[in-house]
Amino acid sequence: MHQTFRERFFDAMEDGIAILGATPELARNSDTEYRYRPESAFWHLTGLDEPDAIAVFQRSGNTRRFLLFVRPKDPSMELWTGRRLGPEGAVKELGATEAWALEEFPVKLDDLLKGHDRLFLPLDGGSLQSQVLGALNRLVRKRRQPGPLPGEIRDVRRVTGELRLRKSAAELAWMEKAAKVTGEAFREVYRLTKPGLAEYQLRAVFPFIYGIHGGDWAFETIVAAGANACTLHYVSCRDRLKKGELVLFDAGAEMGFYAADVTRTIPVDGRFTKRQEQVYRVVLKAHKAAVDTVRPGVTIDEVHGAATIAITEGLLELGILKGKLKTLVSKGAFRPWFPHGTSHWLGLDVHDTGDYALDVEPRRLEEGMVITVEPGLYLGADDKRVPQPLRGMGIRIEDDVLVTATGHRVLTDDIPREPRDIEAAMATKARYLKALALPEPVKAAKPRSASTRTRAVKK
Ligand SMILES: [Mn+2]
Repeated sequence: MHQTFRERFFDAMEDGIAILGATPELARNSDTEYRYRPESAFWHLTGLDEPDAIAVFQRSGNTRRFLLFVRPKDPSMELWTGRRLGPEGAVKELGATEAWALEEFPVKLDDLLKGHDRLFLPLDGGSLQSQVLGALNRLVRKRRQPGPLPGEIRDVRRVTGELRLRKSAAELAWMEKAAKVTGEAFREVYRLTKPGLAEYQLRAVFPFIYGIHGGDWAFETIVAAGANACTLHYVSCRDRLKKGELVLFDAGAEMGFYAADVTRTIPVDGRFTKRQEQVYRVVLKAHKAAVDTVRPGVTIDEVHGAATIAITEGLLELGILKGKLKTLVSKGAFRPWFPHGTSHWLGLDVHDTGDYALDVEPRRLEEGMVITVEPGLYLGADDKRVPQPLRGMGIRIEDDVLVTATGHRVLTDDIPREPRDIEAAMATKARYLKALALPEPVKAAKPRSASTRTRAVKK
């Protein structure tokens, strides 16, 4: 898979040198690190998931060289932190033309840069950028003999982003796995949701289900009960779920580093009230209208356009907006209640790379691209423009949609979305956590006093 991506990358970069770095390990505190996850473009091109490594791609005419600088073999370190591929392994297992220990990179950098007109770098202000540009500056200043040095610097992410937009069959297989595992988690959460639970308890279910299927989370799960759903990226998740409220889940698994990204909004006690269903159906209609437009040749703006028309129609029906549909849509009158876009690219990153416009023209969808479709309606608890009984509802419905040759396929279609299907799914017995009946939520954790501890020991 990575070999193919490299060939496509070499094709796209034409002559030049490209330098990419893996993410460094990040300290969480003292000697504890955050779990390592390779930078997406680096992973895509190398298939290496060790921290700190550097990849160099050189192309002159038909010569293509893929070089790696990796952590050296070190039995005493490997005893603590696990196996390292080492330079030899990088050649054997990843197909590098040549590979060296990381400390060789500053030594070899000058020679690597010489002879190339164009340099591709991640222009992200990071340490690799300053290291390489520093070396280039020194070379330019002390240049005596002729011979090309890079005079043109480009952001390598423009190239990798473009390649990552159209998914190969192997990538789609991972994305389908991520979608499937995300569905397992959502359906289990449907079955477990009930009044009285804390948001963080349901949040804990998502990574648990991903984990037992060999996955991880693609982003921090959002569980937002009641009016909390009106905060778009609500993360604290400390409130309780109350009877009569809706609860919004925005979550996605990562499988083989490929992401799913799904949102569902369901009634806490298993049944939509009439009012909730009325508002919910506005978003559902917008979701359907937007999904239906997805096919090759359509722009993301057009997908969003379909959603905004349906949302505006709904706002008129609900008595929140008054006036003519066409004028309201063109004025963007829906924005206070639907303030975000409808779609983003999805892939190795949840908000995947790739330009949304080519020059000034919006990009047209092509077979193999994956986007989210996620209209929402957020009626704030204190929003005086909204009829009182509808306030405090935040609803979003989000699915992952693959553009096919003739239209689209919803990768996350098996996660109930219709009101009756949601209610039916909520009424079924938990599958994974039935032996683990959810505990009553604990009050905010307070350190136990010494006397309580002593009593506990005496018993
Ligand atoms: Mn999303």
